Amino acid sequence: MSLTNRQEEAIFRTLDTFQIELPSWAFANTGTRFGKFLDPSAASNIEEKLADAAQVNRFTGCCPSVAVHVLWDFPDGVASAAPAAQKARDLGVRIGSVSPNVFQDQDYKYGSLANPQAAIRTRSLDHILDSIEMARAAGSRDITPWFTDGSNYPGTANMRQHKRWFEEGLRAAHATLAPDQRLLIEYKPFEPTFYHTDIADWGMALQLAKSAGPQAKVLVDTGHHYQTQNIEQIVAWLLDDGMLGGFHLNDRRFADDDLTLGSIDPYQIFRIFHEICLYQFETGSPADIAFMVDQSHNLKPKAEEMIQTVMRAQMLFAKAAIVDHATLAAEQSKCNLIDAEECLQSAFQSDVRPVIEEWRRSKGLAANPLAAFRESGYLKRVIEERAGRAQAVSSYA
Ligand code: PSV
Ligand code: MN
Repeated sequence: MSLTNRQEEAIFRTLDTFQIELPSWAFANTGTRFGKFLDPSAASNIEEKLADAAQVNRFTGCCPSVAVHVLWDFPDGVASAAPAAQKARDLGVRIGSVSPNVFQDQDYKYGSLANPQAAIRTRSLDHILDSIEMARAAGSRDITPWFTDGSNYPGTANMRQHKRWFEEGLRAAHATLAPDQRLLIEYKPFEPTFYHTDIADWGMALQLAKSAGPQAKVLVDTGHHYQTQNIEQIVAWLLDDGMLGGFHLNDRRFADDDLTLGSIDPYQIFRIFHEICLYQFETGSPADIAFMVDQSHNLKPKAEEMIQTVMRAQMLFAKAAIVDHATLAAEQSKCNLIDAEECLQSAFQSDVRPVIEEWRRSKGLAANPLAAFRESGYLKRVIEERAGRAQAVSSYA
């Protein structure tokens, strides 16, 4: 069944404002704990990552910002931020969210903000404060810390004490935010800790965000939930409380698998997007949410994968945008369960791709960004440029 004019207009309006942030780390070589397969096109520094991200933006037209990880992308700390921001601007993109890294250094073996040693708690806080300054220097709004603190064995940590240390640390970080900056608190149930994780779920993240201050919100990484968890309900609750700061989008099958968005359960992502579109319909105002991708692929070609992800995100968001909210509400109020469900399903099952292609053409973009990217020859060029370096790396890896 073809779409109505109203649905087509809804898709155009939605795509005009739907922007997706790309993670710098998606363009670098990555792997599993069992090893790393090198990709000859992989970026090895922030300049190359920005250049690759700029290509994704060039062909999709909806990825104007790039999330960075301080340790991996700003090796000289605060001094790295302004030059990276300039480089991004030169390429037609900008630096997006800034992720502190308080989990990789040996000092963090027993935690960061909740480390039993006061000196390491201070070091972690200092790093987060530096990250806030880097974000300011790079002109970016969101600071997105993710913490690995927790414990592997019962009896080895005082969970209440850890909670209080987190409250203290996040309050101190919040106190240094500029008025337009936000602190987005991410949660994850396990890994790398396997008995208890300090910020294990959305309830803990929400409580910590509320105690930190008004510019702290919750970050929902779609891969950071137990199997079968109803993520859209979490999203609905956070939206209703004005506490949803953003997403790290990806898909998962077993745990935090970092799989391509919608590759395993596209209906789940659609249902999440539906909650956002419904909220916007009911409140009449756009939700201030950062849509960030958090995926890194060790097998797929990186830039192509990001284009695939972005196209998938647009498709699922467009489907959510054409749900007939008035009919849905009417069927729900009459307890017409079958008709209410069919109303949602019919949007999910609609083929929105021709309208998205039309939208792309109207913006001067290629109807198929993946095909256009492939035809551009960019990949071949960077493979040649980066080939020598990849071989050098593999010879000692
Ligand atoms: C951790 O699994 C995570 O989701 C955090 O957001 C990190 O910043 C990101 O992945 C990259 O390791
Ligand atoms: Mn994440």
